[in-house]
Amino acid sequence: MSKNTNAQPPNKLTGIKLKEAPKTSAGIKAIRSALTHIKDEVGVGKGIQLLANLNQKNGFDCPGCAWPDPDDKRAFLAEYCENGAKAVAEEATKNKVTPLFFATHSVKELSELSDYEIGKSGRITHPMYLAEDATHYQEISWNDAFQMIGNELNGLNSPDEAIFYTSGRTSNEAAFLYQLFVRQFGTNNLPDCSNMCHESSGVALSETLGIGKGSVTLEDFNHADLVIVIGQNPGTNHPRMLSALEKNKKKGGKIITINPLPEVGLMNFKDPQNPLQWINGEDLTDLFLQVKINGDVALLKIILKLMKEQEEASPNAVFNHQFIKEKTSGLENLLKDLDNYTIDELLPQTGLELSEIQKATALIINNENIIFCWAMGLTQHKNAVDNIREVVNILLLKGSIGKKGAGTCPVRGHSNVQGDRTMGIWERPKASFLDNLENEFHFKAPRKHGYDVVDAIEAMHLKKAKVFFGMGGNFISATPDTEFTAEALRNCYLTVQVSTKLNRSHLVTGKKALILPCLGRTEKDIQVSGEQFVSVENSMGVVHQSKGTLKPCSEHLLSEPAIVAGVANATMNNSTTNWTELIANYDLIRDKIEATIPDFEDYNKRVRIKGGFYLPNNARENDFTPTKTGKANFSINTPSKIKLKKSQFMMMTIRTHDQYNTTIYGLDDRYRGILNERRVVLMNKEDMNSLNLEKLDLVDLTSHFNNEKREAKGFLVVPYDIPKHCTATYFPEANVLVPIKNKADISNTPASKTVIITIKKR
Ligand SMILES: Nc1nc2c(c(=O)[nH]1)N[C@H]1C(S)=C(S)[C@@H](COP(=O)(O)OP(=O)(O)OC[C@H]3O[C@@H](n4cnc5c(=O)[nH]c(N)nc54)[C@H](O)[C@@H]3O)O[C@H]1N2
Ligand SMILES: Nc1nc2c(c(=O)[nH]1)N[C@H]1C(S)=C(S)[C@@H](COP(=O)(O)OP(=O)(O)OC[C@H]3O[C@@H](n4cnc5c(=O)[nH]c(N)nc54)[C@H](O)[C@@H]3O)O[C@H]1N2
Ligand SMILES: [Mo]
Repeated sequence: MSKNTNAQPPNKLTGIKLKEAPKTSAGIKAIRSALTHIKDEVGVGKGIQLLANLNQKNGFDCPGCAWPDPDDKRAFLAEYCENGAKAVAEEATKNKVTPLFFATHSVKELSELSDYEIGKSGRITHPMYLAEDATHYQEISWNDAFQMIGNELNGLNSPDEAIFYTSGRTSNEAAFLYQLFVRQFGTNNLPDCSNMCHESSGVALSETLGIGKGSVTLEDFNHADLVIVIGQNPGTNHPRMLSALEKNKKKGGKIITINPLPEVGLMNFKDPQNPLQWINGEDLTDLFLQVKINGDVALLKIILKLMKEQEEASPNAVFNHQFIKEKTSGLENLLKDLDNYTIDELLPQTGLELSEIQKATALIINNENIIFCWAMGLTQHKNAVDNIREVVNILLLKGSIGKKGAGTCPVRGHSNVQGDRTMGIWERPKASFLDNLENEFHFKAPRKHGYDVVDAIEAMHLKKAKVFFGMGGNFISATPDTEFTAEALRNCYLTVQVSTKLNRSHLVTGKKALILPCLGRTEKDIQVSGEQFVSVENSMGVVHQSKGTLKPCSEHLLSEPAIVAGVANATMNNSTTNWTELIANYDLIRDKIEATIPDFEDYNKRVRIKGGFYLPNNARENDFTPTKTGKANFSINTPSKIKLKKSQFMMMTIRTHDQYNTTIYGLDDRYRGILNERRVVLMNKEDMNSLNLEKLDLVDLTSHFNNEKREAKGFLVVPYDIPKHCTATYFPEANVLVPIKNKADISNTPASKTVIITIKKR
């Protein structure tokens, strides 16, 4: 009976402590923090074993992020970062959520806990079932669970009434089987976390460069003259990227950071793996542009205008005409469109001095090999696709792509989110991909495009979709508009979560609910033919193997591929695929991947090469023929049209240093000096004065969209170095304020970094 459970974490305060934000990131404190988490969650002996295998060529892939591993030698015990160590500690925890745990705690009671407390309950050990009107989950056999899913799916009026979500940790093998099952069942309703993440990058890059992925490799960072990090906080979210930036700097490269916040990791960094080389006092960032939230198109447009001016003043000094002529299309239109804007009208949107932008432009003009790195600061806005296309415009003018030390680097989040897409987890599959599936598996694949995340929520809300199946992730806490999404999920007949750890999506459910506990990355996967490994693709298109080494936390777990096979067998009795045979030996799944997905020739052989293999990448090869024009496309983009009313503020929802998306490791945001509290709103001091607010005043936040209002109560005001009229809160606490219809054009990504709010003192 999840009707009256809490979809949001409680608004209780936990006892804030503020500290001066540290001057450097990583260093000895990061090592201490990582080891404390490992010791508390896992124990010392098992902890050392874990770290020794993390990101080694014969170990398991870090579930933390998708940053690549070095191609050459990897130091023993060294290819991890503080937050990677926390991610594995979280999975390998000693704490267990057993049937007894569920018998003693009702669903309602669990939903009243904070997300931190829910997560700390531990790993789920048995399949569990929440019956209609029941207050507690009870144990269920795997077989009965599969039958129940099969019955519900077969009882639907149409396969399109079911939704199959994927988070980004799922291996290539599991993802491939999952999408195959879903398409044989008859729908393309395969929304995934990408829809909320780098979808805007995929859309913008496919259109302009003919590939939805980034073009650079890790090695390119050793050859770049200039790296621009825009809308990304690598110190927390991709800490190993800082080592690449540091190396680049040592070789004479320059770094520009564009961010509303002076994020500590980027400003200065001490590589925890190289304590002897800590350089005191040297900043990573050479030029910091503290842009206003969503001021990026305006900023990049000013840079483009300044480049154009300079090119006109001294022809051939700025543009790479040979590249432009041979490889691109649309320059004329771009140059013409730039005349529609004046620097004076664009500048206020950026919040910057023109002289700072001129310095950045000079660095761009005077350097040949440029890499742009970005993440959610660009992708989660209404004009997110414009943001990324504008980045591409700059690279194309310089011819800074498709060569050593230059190109695009959208830094992916989840460790296999890129691989999942390659395997066909997509609501809008290409016809050629479906043709291949049909030929290999002899069935008629559905051609109608399916729901993405936002469409899926709306369909459930309208009762057009009635079964929700989540392959990993935490849908209720990751999605926008928490209360709306909760109503949507509660409308379902059945919600199913394949999970490692307890989370809020187990507590906000359809009429009936199932939890199917699966093996994690760190654990041994033994099938009929013996021990298996899986494969994943990192942010730079390297496909490599990952093999767990720990004993599974419970003997009742199944692997994700085995769960898909179980559901498929229970749902389809005339399937042309032998699911049981495929999961007996994952080599057979990889053979099927090879048979249907381009560029996986000799998959089983090549995936066994230590370090894996690179997938081809046309943009990397300086080939843009896959675009509609057959060339790399310049594009026309528009700055933000949002006009804040007096008393309104722009709010971005960001991650703390102590969380992995909706998994809360701890309550500190150490690099921002905010300790033991997550319900905070970061504000500029002048804005606080204008509202008569003092440090740590308690406020309520209201978001405003199309005359709709949404409220989140009880946040503490923290004065912070953030541009005027900009504020920041943490996700998922603030998701309730993100309207479901507030989303990016074309990519449909929730605009969770442009939320318009007002702030009221209690
Ligand atoms: N430890 C840890 N690692 C993670 C994750 C995690 O939660 N914890 N999550 C993983 C996932 S799925 C992802 S997608 C990535 C996320 O990695 P990030 O994108 O780095 O994560 P966010 O916290 O969303 O940070 C967004 C950054 O963009 C800035 N920003 C916000 N709005 C704007 C804007 O309008 N313009 C500019 N220029 N900057 C802006 C913010 O100040 C912040 O520094 O990390 C992955 N790795
Ligand atoms: N407001 C706001 N909302 C956001 C964002 C934001 O910046 N602001 N960021 C968005 C982004 S970038 C993303 S990627 C999404 C993330 O959305 P999700 O991917 O849905 O969320 P996670 O918190 O990563 O999922 C955590 C859960 O995954 C399960 N899990 C962990 N490992 C495994 C595994 O190996 N297998 C299986 N089956 N389950 C596992 C655990 O049960 C855990 O509780 O959130 C988005 N939501
Ligand atoms: Mo993400």
